[in-house]
Amino acid sequence: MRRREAIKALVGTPLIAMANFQQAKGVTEEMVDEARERRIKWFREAKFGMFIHWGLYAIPAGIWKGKEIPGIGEWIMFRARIPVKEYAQLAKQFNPTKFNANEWVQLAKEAGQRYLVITSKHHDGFAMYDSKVTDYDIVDATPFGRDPMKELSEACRKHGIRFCFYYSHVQDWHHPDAVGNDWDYDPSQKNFARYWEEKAKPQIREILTQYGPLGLIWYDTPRNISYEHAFEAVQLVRSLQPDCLVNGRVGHNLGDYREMGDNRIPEDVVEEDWEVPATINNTWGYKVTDNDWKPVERLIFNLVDIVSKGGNYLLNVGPTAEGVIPEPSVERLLAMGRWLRVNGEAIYGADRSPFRPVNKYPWRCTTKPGKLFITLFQWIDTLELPSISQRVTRAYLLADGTSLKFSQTPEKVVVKLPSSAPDPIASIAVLEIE
Ligand code: FHN
Repeated sequence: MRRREAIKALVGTPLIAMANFQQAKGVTEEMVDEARERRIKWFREAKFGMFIHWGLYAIPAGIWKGKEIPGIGEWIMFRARIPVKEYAQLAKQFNPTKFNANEWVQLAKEAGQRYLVITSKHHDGFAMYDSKVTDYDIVDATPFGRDPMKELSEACRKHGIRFCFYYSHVQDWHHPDAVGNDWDYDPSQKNFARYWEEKAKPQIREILTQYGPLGLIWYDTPRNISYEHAFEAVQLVRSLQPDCLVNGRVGHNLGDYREMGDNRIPEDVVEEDWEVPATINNTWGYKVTDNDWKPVERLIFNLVDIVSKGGNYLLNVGPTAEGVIPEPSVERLLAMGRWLRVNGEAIYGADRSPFRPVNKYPWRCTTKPGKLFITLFQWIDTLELPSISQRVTRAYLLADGTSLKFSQTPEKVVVKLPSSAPDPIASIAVLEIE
């Protein structure tokens, strides 16, 4: 087995947990594929997740010493070059008394989201869970003194949502040896391996062992991580939770699926497993001045668009320092949930559009065996689809089952639609095919 195959085998299989490539001999491609297929099944079905960026940065919420700091809220420490000692003082004020794990998870549930990914530690280095590796964590350093991750993991279990952790494995602006902070620490004196051994690895171990089964670990900004470190980040997951996925930003293409750029939806179908992390406004962490909320029409379009291209939509909320998810986010998520309760069959577990390039058409198509779901964002009298090789046997509206007249020729399928749309935002015509 060549080195690359051996590595793929190691990374893909939950049957072994070894860091020595030599030992990977004897692990076949079939074993790798089988293990990965098993692991990724829920993710392919889920399609829609809730991302939560929550940390000390929610206190300044984009304002430092009376001045608005440009950029995304969770980057305030970096953008304002706030010294570690000063930033760490924020912990003493962090007391999110309105935090209620059940309410957050209930919201995700009502929104139709099937997994929840939350920042266990973002680039600022502050652990939002009870870490024994450092006192720089929510239980030891804040008046709040509770572990919200424990509460969220339990609420997720109760409501049937997959609980997942974000962990910033490379950037840590608090640690002298990690990547990112060049205002407190001299980059030429940094020893990344020391940070890796004394903070990153033990913390990754903690999040994998203290909160029950996780759906996935979401690593971020791999920067120039070495192959060996990225490999170890995967192996830790494999050895402690073999069924847990690893996202693409672990580095060196070692993840289980591809992570697109922030808010970057590809132009056409992508044949791999993939996800788009996305914001409802522009920031991830709460920022009081960011009121640029995307309309719900856009969010529903994005969801259908992404699913028609084969991906998952991981949509972010940035709760306040009090522990409240901003109302504009709540309203939009609830509206998406109402839409999904009627139209979810076209989303969950649905596959890619056969009509390509996808962006050529004003509508979007998602598929299931024997069915094509055509989502229309603008209502029209007659829907014309390009040639379909299978015979169409029936057409109807997903919302209420109304039958639709249609005709099929080798060149096209024409479907007659009723005079008014069942949904003001997006309505779905279903075509059954042989
Ligand atoms: O730098 C982070 C950013 O703060 C945020 O966490 C996003 C989410 O995808 N990831 C990084 C930038 O891509």
